[in-house]
Amino acid sequence: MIVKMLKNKFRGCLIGALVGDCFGAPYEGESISSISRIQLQSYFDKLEGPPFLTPLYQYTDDTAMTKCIAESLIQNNKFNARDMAERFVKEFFRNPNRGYGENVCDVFHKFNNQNLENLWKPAQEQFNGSGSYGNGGAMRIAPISLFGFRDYDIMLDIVENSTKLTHTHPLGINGAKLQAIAIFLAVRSDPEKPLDIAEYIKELINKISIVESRLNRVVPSEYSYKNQLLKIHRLLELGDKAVPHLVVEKLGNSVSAMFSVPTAIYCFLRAQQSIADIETNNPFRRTIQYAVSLGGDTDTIASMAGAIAGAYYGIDVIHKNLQQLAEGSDMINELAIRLCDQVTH
Ligand code: RVK
Ligand code: MG
Ligand code: MG
Repeated sequence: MIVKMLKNKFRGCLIGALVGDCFGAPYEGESISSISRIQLQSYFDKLEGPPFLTPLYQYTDDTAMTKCIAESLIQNNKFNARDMAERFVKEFFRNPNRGYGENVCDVFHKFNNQNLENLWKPAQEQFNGSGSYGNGGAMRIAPISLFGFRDYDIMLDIVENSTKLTHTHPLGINGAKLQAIAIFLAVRSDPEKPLDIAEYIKELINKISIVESRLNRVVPSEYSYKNQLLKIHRLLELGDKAVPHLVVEKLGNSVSAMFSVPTAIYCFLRAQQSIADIETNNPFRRTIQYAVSLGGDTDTIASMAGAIAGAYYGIDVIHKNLQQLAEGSDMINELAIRLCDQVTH
């Protein structure tokens, strides 16, 4: 792939994640029934319309941690657990009010109080030793897919180890892996050709089946990412008949990785075609507007869906206003460029 296209995809991916986070955040925690599709349409129309005076839309923990991962990979040119953990802690204490998950804050406090003595223990102790299955590992994973876009095995290894700094439950780790694989495949797909959705899902299923066959802890069989991907396939076949309530019933919209990562992937795939009640020709906007319309963990689902869509289409698909109105877009753009320079030189 030519470097110019790759750079556009790297920028699209990280800016896509940022934009999803910033514009999903105002709706975080709203139930699907309370979100008006008409209001959401005018919210995005206004954002993309003539400039108006408004403060920047703030990013949340999703972007704060994504930034730490990108900076750590750029600085070390490899995964460095201590450096990454230090960056998470520093970032958290610099601004703890970015809407971090309720329990992950305990990990940061322990890191801080114990001077990062044992890098893996605080996360292992979460939830009485079962570890977190929240989507906090998956939400921040985009820079790792980019850093490892040439080497799948190294990429997955870094995903596992970086996730374990805060999330050790197998569903938390495998959710991060699924999101990383979804981005990995999107970066490597040609945006000039229509996406072969069946092939994309087949590839995701193949890859996650291998990951899930290596589970070293028993989890109930209904908690399988492979099952969730099969549901995505069936929902896509229904087109607009898969109304948002049905999508949330089948795939979820919560802070757990199992019930948010597949939802984000569905949003990206569903938005390849037009969607009822969403008036735009722009498939990136359609992706995040649809993600927000599902309610629940809107910042994270829109951010994860935005990262995949941005990695597929590239930066030019993301409306300039959305980029300009998102806090930190210059900084994130710079990180994407540096990551790309690093992996192409
Ligand atoms: C607020 C029981 C568990 C669990 C387990 C539940 C931000 C808990 C971001 C916990 C993201 C929540 C999100 C989040 C990221 C996880 N047993 N319940 N084993 N594991 N939970 O605290 O980084 O929005 O209810 O580890 O994954 O925008 O409070 O944080 O949406 O999942 O939070 O898990 O959160 P945490 P996180
Ligand atoms: Mg957040
Ligand atoms: Mg969230």
